[in-house]
Amino acid sequence: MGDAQPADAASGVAAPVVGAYNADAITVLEGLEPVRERPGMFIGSTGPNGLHHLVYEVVDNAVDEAMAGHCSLIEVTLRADGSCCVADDGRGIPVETHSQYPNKSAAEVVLTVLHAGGKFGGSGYKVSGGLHGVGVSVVNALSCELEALIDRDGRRWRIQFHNGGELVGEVTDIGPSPVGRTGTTITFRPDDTVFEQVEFRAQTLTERLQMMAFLNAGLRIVFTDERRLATHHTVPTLHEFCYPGGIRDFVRHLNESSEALFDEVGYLSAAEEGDEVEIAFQWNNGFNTDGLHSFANGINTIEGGMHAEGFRSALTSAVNAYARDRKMLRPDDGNLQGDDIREGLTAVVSVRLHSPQFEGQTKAKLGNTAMRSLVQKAAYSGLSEWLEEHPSEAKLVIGKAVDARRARVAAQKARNTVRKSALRGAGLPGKLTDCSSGDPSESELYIVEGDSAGGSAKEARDPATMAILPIRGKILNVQRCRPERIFDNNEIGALISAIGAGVEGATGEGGFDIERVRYRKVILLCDADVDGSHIRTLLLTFFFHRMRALLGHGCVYIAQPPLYSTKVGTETVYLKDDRAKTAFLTGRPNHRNEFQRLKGLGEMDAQELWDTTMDPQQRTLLRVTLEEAATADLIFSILMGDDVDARRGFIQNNASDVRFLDV
Ligand code: 0RA
Repeated sequence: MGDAQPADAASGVAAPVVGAYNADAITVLEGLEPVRERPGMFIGSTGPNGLHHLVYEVVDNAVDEAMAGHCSLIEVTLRADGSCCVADDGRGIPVETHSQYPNKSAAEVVLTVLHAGGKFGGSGYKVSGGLHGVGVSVVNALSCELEALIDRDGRRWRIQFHNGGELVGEVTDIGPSPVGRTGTTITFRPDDTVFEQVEFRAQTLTERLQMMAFLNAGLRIVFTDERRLATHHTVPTLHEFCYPGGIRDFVRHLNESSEALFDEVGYLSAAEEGDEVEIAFQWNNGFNTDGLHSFANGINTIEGGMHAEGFRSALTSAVNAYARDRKMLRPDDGNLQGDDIREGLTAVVSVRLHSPQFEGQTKAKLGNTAMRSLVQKAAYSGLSEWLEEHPSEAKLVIGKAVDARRARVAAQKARNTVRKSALRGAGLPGKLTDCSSGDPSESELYIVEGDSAGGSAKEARDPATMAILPIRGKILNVQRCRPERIFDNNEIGALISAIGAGVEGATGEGGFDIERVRYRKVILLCDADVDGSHIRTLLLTFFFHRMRALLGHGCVYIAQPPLYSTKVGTETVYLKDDRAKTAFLTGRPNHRNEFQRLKGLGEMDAQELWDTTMDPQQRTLLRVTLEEAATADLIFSILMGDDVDARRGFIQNNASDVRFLDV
């Protein structure tokens, strides 16, 4: 929560610190002061996203070494003391005196001067702009302790900092390196006076590191979580990622739980004036039209951008040209549309360029126009060649696109006559219990899982400001069906008309208009169990695809019904989760009463539901960020696909670990 993004610029000038520090410390603090003053400017936020950016920043530096051909192994370890250690086998940060700073070692400069990393004339594609590539000095500035061990030319060097970049020990030769070893090992502990919480989430890091391994073919990334070692006496969890096939393996992985239309993953690559593009693709028999994942310098551009545009336009023209040429379309047929062709497509487009421009709401959209033509050209010739050389695959792809078009045209006709009035909000859905206020800014829509919980919520609510929409059973999985089916689904239809602002992707509609929403808070109230988390994820996936601006404006929240209750005397105490339970038991050695694990919202009466979950004075709401919804969606598509068993397995394995993303 509170992942606010400061919008204004850092002053860049820090007040001099006098008194307690020596001259060196003063310069250092002046250099990093802007980071401590406005962490959000450098890492996006001081919430969980910002915290994890610290790890990404150090790993990005190691990946830069890998891309320059000097590093093949990166080890990331979460230690029991709360620190994170990132070790690489690159060249090691230089330790000699820096030419522009005669009194400082290069290592000290890299770790204390903003953006110093790039000043070494280092090669390759440094990630800049966006939230990454700010430099390891930013990590130093936001850590209460940081140590770098550097193996270079047979010697091991150490440099240490504390209190956000204050030098503790200048770079020192501490003895010989292990034979043949070069590299950098950075261990840092995030500053708990900066971050709202300093606990890393293993799942978040695992996904991210796996993605980086996919995007850097052959790079080995090992992730170890030692944190439970001390308390639980368990073996540390360890993940190792290494993909010789790079993004080809990525696509195969994305399609793992679906049925692929053909075995081989298509691949093409091109380079021009130092800019590079790589594309891997494969169709599955699903109906998803947004299986295109784009990356720029290893950053997931979830909002797409020029590279994605270039690919989409090339795909549409290459497939149409091929289909016409082979008489697979009738002369009087119109062209296949992009959406028809992309149905069931899983593709990864990865570009590397020198000065990426990141734009858009979450700085996750590539703005460099040169990328559109580079990708367009490369993809058009690469795809045309692939089609020529794979006639049987081409036939399957075009057959599927023709089917998709037929379905689209039929659905359009039906929808134009039947659904239009419903979608335009001709009436509110019968299931909705609306609030009396007509002012969206004070109105809240509770989407409640199940009719019985819906009944309690209806009774409990503040009728002036709280509307209740019960959702029954599993709502449709919007990624797994044709778009037109989404709008035929009752639950989804009710949701769309209750919110009242339209929806993206419905023909004859003007799209989703945030100005028309009837509630500024849309609150998901689901059980704390596997089914509840599934429904929540499906809803988030729906919002991500069809009402993205609702997430972008921070209008989507997750209510937190308690997981446990216990008696203290005659009073019932509700506890949100295991952490709250542990906190409750601390200092209560003689609490003998049992803990009830609450199974469902339905088990609470209206008063209990109000007290624990709905009362604005007492409730905790988690606001869902666009990034989180995108991640939910990505994980969803990656790990779920069409395979019901895989889905179930994943839900069960992860249900305890996760909050929003616990698909
Ligand atoms: C500056 C210059 C060079 C490498 C690095 C920094 C470097 C930074 C980090 C951070 C984590 N791992 C790292 N590895 C390297 C170039 C070194 C050279 O030219 O020898």
